[in-house]
Amino acid sequence: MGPVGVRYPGGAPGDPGRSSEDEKVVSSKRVKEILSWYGSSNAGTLGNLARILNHGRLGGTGKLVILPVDQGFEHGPARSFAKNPPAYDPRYHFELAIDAGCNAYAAPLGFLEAGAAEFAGDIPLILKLNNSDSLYGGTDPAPAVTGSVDDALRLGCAAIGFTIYPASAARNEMYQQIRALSEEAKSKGLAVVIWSYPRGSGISKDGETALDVVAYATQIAAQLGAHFIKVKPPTAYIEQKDAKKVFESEKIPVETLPDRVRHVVQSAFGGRRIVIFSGGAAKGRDEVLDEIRGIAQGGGFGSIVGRNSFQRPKTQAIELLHEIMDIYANA
Ligand code: FBP
Repeated sequence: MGPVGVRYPGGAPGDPGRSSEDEKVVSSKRVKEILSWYGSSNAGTLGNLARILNHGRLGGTGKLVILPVDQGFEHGPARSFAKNPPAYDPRYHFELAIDAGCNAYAAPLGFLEAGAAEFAGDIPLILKLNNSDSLYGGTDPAPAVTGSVDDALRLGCAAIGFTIYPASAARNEMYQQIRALSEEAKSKGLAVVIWSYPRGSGISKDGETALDVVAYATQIAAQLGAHFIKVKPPTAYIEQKDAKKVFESEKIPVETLPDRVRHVVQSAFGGRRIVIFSGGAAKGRDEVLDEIRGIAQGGGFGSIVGRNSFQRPKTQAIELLHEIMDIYANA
């Protein structure tokens, strides 16, 4: 039974009053509209996009909450899992994503291989195909390709995931890698998710989340052919001089988070690509929910929430994820 006052198409998932007819008719309308934006995709890819969009507590709403757990690789095990030790076990994350009713679960090869058979068919999976660790340092990230499209198929995934770092000296290599992986994934009927995180010697630290830069990173991911684009919530700072002039002359609103999210979503082909926002480092419930409200008001399609979910004890994580989902369901 869904929480009181929360609007889901045809009733909340699990609600005895929600008929399969409700789910079929009401949910598919929005999902079909979204699928129509990806007209050049083959039936396999469209089916996998639909699998993600129709799964979980937000299934059919056109909104998404995804659990990403690549932080063990990106940040190291203690920084990622020591706060909540059951999270060292890869099976924990499958269960968390399933129990919370997420749309999908994304992870690198090792984590997915450790649970894909046990949880086969229980939740759409996204195989993260490149990763970088924090051991080498340096200002220009250059991730390694750590899995293949065939790995994704073997593990029953609905999509591949890939991070690009626009503003890194190595960005062109990443663009070329995802071009080839995306071509192969699409030809084999998978969807493509791009994490677009501006970072590197081309921009300042504040520039990583500057509105103009995040919007630009969103556009690059869309131009690279992503079905889902994942970016960080933007600040009001504008990094690039030439962009600043346009923001001022065209009076593009930057003041509030909803304004900024609106600009980012518009930068994804006028809102015809699915843009979701990352949760960031662990923070308090109110701060998380305030940010989600801003994203939802600005027309964001959802969130990908890693540390703010798996670093909390499981019941608290599920509670918070449900609160997040309720905000999106009512937006
Ligand atoms: P979080 O919700 O934990 O921020 O996860 C989202 C994510 O994109 C992860 O997939 C990735 O490991 C992490 O952010 C990268 O964080 P950072 O950019 O701070 O290294």
